[in-house]
This record gives sequence, structure tokens and C-alpha cells, in this order.
Amino acid sequence: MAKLLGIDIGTTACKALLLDETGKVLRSATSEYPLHTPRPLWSEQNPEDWWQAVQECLSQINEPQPDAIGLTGQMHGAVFLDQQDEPVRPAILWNDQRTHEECEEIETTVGSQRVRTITGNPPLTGFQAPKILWLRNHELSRFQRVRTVLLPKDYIRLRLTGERFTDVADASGTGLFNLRERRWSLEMMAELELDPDLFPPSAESTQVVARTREGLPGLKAGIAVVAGAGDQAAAAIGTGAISPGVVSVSLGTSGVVFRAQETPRHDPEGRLHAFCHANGAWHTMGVMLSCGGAIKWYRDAFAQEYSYDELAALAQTAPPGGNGLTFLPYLSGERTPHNDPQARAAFAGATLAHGPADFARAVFESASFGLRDCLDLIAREEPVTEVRLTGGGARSPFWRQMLADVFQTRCWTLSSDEGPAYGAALLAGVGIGIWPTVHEATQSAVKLNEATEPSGVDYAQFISRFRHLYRALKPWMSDA
Ligand code: XUL
Repeated sequence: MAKLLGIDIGTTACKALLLDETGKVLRSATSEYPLHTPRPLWSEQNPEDWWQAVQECLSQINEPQPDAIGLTGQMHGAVFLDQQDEPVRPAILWNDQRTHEECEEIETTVGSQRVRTITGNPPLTGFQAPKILWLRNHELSRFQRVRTVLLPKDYIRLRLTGERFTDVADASGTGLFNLRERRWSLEMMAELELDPDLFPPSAESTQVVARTREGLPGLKAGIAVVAGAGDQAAAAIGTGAISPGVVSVSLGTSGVVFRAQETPRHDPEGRLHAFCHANGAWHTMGVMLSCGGAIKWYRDAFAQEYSYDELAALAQTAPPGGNGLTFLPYLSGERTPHNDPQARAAFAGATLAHGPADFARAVFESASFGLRDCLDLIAREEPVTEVRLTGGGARSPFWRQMLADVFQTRCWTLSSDEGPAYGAALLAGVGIGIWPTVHEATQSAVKLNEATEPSGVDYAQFISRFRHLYRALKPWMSDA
């Protein structure tokens, strides 16, 4: 039986999974690394920490000769490498908000409408392109040393194989990729005066683009490595979201509502992203920057002694609506639906009567209401009849029930809910011919597990209170 290895460079940890060719998980490993916030709304990681974590995972997996490897990871980040492939500074991540002015520079230089027509999206602060301009505008001597810019998982590919490559799904999130033609936009690079040689060639996600190099600890040389995909496209492969009828919701640091598309179509208002999918087609998605991340932040800041299950149990003791307490989860600005890097988090409505359970519940509800904002936009084209949940948060029965009620929609879990690493391993399997297509890989490996039905709890008034609070606080946020 063939063995497939999926490696995910997440925001909090690296995760590796070994599957057999039926899609069964044989082994899994995780290794965490820190996230640095040197200034408010900055978000950075050290690429060497990713590589150390990959090596730790490989030694836990202890399989020196898998048949193929699929890579995935947090999207949009910029790893700036010099002539010797050494990072010139820490990587700037997807949830970093320092590039507001550079997004305006792209709008002005390329033209607001043209950027959207070429890339399918407005230039957003989290995307890679404005980060490169930021480096040029603010750290010129470092910029002058840069010879290659890579996305996070592609840096790990370089360490594993010595080769520079990316895939069309992750490349779509740079803000420099032609959505319809599935290629780099050389015209945008020329207009922004960016050397095309900075960027790696792109390939479809299932294509074998490189082989592992000699001398790796824990892996033999010559193993096929497919192009892979950004974490959201890979997670969607793992949930079977490859046709518009299946909508998946990913509950990680970010929160994502994802729907595959057969043709490239973009949201004229830019609230939903439009990217290439890993199955040769396209997808749309709404992205919350702090979803599970808001719950983690709350726990780390106010409830360190609680496990996530204990925090959920505490929140469950408060009634829906948290006795009038509302939280906005915009801890790192927000993309969908506001595209507002200046958005901030806030608790509102607190009284002497509120206690820890109300606060905890308000945070879970805010993450759910933000996802509902994304879902409503996704449902504009075609109604959503059920969703598939993935990511760490999908393991919480309390949160699953809240989501089924907030969405007013049946929510499924999956039998192998291992997130993006699982989808990446399936892409590797397609790459070496275990399955002829991504469709057949998902047909054979993705199985629904448990359904959660709406219980009759009505969140409508709490959702409108949540939406109203953002509108009311927006002028204050812009001044803050
Ligand atoms: C998607 C996004 C995040 C990151 C981190 O657009 O920014 O989901 O990929 O997971």
C-alpha cells in the first residue's frame, strides 16, 4: 500500500499526517512555534522555526520513505530570501495589517478596477504583494538583498527539495496572480516595478514539481513532492468541497466559509475572495481573521487555567445572547465582510450582572456571528443547505450546536477531520496516480461523520445587535 505524507505549516503549529491509499490516517504529529507581534497589528514568524517544527514532525512520523508528499500552509505570508536563501527578516504573515498604504499604492498604480479584473480581488493588507512593497518602502536595504519571495509552505519545499515552486491556489493569494489564466500577472509586476524573477514558477496543485534532496534527517532522497495548495484550498479538498453544492467552514485561527466554483467569478464589492482551487477549477471564500484565534486570545488573556473544553462548558452555562453582552472579534482587523484593517475588538453592553460565563459565551458567539456574515454572502448565489465543519473548533459539540443554530443549517463533521494536511496528502496521492482525479480522491477518502441539526434557538436579534455594534463603533475605530 502506498503511503502519503501531508505537511501543513499552520499559524500556531506544523502538522504532519501519514495516510495509506484508502485515506486512513496511519500517524500524525504536531510541533508548535511562536507568533511574534513586535507592534500592534503586526504578525511575524521565523521561517527557521517552521523548518525545526517540520523536522520534529518528520521524526515523530518516522517514515523515511513515503510514496509522495503534499505541502500546505498558512496563505499570503512573505518569506524574503537573499542570494544564499537566508531570510533577510522574519516572515510577515496573513493576519498582519501594516500594509494599508501599500494597498492604496497598488490601487493607484494598477487601477482599482484592473486589479480586481486581473486577480479577482482588491489588494488586501494580508496579501503578499503589499508586503513586498512595504519592504521596499520601509526597509530598503533589506529589500535590495532579496532575490526570492516565497509563501510559507514553499519555503519548506525549498528546504526539502532545493527547488522553488508554488501552486496556483496559494499563488492566487499573493495579489499578483491572474485568476482566469492561472498564471503570474507579469503586467502587474511590471507596473509595480517588481522583478518577476523574485517569484517561483507556479503549477497545478497535483503536479509533481520536485523530489526530496539528499541528506535530509528522517526522509530519503527522491520522494515526489506535489505543488500542494494554500491551507484553505487543501482543507476544502479534505472536506470534499470541490463542487458548489458543498460548503465547508473551517474553524482555525482564521474562520473561513468556502465554496468551489466551476468558473472564475469575483465579488464586485470584494468582500469574498476569488482564488484558483486545487482541483483545476476555482473557489470563493469569506475569511474572518480572528475566529478560533479570538477564542485562543480570550483564553490566553483571561482564562489561562481553562482548557478549551472547560471554556466551552463555562460559556454553555450562560444563555444565548450572553445576557446582553456582545463581543466584536476584530482583534487583527477584519476581511469579510468589512475589509477593514482598522477594525478593532470590543466588548459592549457589560453590567454588574455579567460574569465569566457571559464573557466566554460572547466570544464564542462573536466567532459564530462573523462566520454567519461570510455565509450570508456565500449564499447569495445559491442557497446553502448544509455545511461541513473542519479545523480544531469542529471538535467542540457546544460550538457545533451554536453554529447549526446561528446558520440555521445542518452542520456535518467528517470522519477524518485532520484539516489541511489531510487534503495535501490527497493531492500527493493524485500526483502519483493513486487516484486519477481530485474528485475521485475525495469520493474515496472523505466520509461524513455526525450531523448537528438546528435546535430551535433563535439568534436573529443577537446577530443584528452584533452587526449594529460594528457600524456604531466604526467611526471610533478609525480614530483609535
Ligand atoms: C485565508 C487566510 C487564512 C490563512 C491562515 O485567506 O488568510 O486562512 O491561510 O490559515
